[in-house]
Amino acid sequence: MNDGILAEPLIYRRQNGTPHLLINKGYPFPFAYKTGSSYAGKQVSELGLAVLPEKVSHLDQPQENIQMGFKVTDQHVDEYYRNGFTIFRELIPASLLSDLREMADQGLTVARELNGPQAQRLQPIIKHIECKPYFDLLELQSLRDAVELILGEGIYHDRPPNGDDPVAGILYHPQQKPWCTQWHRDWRDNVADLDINVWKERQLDWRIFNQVNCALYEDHCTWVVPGSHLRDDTRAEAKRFPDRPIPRPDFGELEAAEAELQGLAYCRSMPGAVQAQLNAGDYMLYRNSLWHLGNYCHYKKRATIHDGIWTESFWKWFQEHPKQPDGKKEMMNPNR
Ligand SMILES: O=C(O)CCC(=O)C(=O)O
Ligand SMILES: [Fe+2]
Repeated sequence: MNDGILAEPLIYRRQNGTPHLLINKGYPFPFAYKTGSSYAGKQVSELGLAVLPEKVSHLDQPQENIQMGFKVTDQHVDEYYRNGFTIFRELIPASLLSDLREMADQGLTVARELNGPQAQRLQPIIKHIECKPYFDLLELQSLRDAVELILGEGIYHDRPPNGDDPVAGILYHPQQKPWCTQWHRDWRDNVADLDINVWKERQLDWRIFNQVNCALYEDHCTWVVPGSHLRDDTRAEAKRFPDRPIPRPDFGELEAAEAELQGLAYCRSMPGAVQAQLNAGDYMLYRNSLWHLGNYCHYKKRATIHDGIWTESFWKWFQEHPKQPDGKKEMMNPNR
């Protein structure tokens, strides 16, 4: 635990196209490097550190020159490692977006048949609906380029090795009233028999814990604590959620508007929380080791593809995650 100041700030470089972490004790955080400054006797530019591109303003450009569509930049790489998430704006072209929405509508019918009107997801989709538009999404060259630039080679661009994806899903708006997940870091806070000490050792392993929310409609449901993927819980976070399992907001019999406001208050109660704002066609790549949650609103259509990025090591972890040595099934508490 620390006070929100990183004891061991991290910088990274790409080595043979693969992101590579340098544990850089005593380096000012966040990322106080500049081209031309030096680290370990070397010019920073020689280390290949991402340098933020000049900000591009559309304001002074004629309308016809505004670029549509997505292209990855070093800024996405930088954001991903620094904040734990980055958004590929306008990734999905219109015709594919229409096809994905149609697919998602079919999925919503199935989700509600299976789990009732409050269903918030269908997962895995390949088990329940025809998924060609989803596979077309995975084939987008701009997406493949982006994931490879950020995570390096060795990414399974489509499906895990057995070809049967247990994760790819769609997140939906519930039909009758709001619903909200608990604040959590995935695996650590929602897999009861996990050995969280091993999770902690792997927290900075960029080959695992990469997750996706790809919005088919505007989506403001996901909240995150930027930068938390790089560190333990701060004292304030541990104080906010001292116990395991972490409680969701308790809506009980609350009327919908009351529940909605209570859900928002719960989201904001986490120190440093920010709301991720996705628009139609935006693709958010994030570390699921980041503090995050989903706050679901019943009156606003949500259909967001929820997916993982498969690699050999993540497949291995997924098949058999590390169990508590004493075989305990009760969730371990990182604060004790
Ligand atoms: O609904 C969301 O955006 C987040 C969902 C989530 O965190 C999860 O399924 O673990
Ligand atoms: Fe999660």
